[in-house]
Amino acid sequence: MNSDSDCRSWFSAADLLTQDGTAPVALIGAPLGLGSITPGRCDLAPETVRAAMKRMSVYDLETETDLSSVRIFDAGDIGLERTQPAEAFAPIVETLMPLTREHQLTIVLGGNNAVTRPCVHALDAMLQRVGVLTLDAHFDLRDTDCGLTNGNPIQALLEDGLPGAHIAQIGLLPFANTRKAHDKAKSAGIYVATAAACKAQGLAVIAENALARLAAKCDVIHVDFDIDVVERSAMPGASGARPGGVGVQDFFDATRFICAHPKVRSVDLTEFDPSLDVAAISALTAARWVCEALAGYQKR
Ligand SMILES: [Mn+2]
Repeated sequence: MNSDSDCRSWFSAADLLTQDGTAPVALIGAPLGLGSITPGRCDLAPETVRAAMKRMSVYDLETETDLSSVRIFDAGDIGLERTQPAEAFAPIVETLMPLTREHQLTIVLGGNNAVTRPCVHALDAMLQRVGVLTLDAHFDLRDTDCGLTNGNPIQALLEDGLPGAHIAQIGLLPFANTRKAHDKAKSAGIYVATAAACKAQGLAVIAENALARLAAKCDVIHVDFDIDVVERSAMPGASGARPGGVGVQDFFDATRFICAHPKVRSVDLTEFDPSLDVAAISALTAARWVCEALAGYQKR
């Protein structure tokens, strides 16, 4: 067999991972499983995504994009076993803060959506320079009086002092949110775009509007990709995904567009629960999401 033969295997997205800390992109697992309103196994997502990356080629023939020269520092997983969201806050912030300073893009593999709050704090401890974009079927504005969960990271960030004008939320679904949450978003001045608006205008176009608004006010931006924003028939591995969500191709296109923005310094993929997956649909979607993030980064 020739040394460059691809008869048995190919250079995969997993082969981009390196222990070289000078790589421009970092990837880290934040396997937070506890604290979900619907109990599940989001803690299994980082290892599942890394395994699925072996099934991804580094070449996109549609745009002739070649990721083979991208290098990703694999920072491993943060130890979050038996950790509730409140206790996970400090270790996630402390681990991410140096990564986001030393790398142009840090990819965080959740974990449930409760990892988003510490991701934002890691970018700016004072919260005044940072913007947050969420692609999510839900506002995540539930009250915090029963403790931190995957249902209230945005509410917690507002209570932490993040201005509502620094938040944009796109992909929200009917009958998956309360009037109370919608009223909170309106009164806080959060930019809101429903799944229907995203489908009518294009998720990437809506994301462009949202990023332009955030970039005018903020120096750095964190983007939360809650994978339950995707239409449930294409996303069995997320308990919150519902019929009527955004299409998976729109999700990929928006991911590439967003990750090309120079102010986007960190992104998270949350709510992927491998124990619910069917035929690796969600795992392969998550692995493609990593590839799209890298393809976007490479366009900078
Ligand atoms: Mn969410």
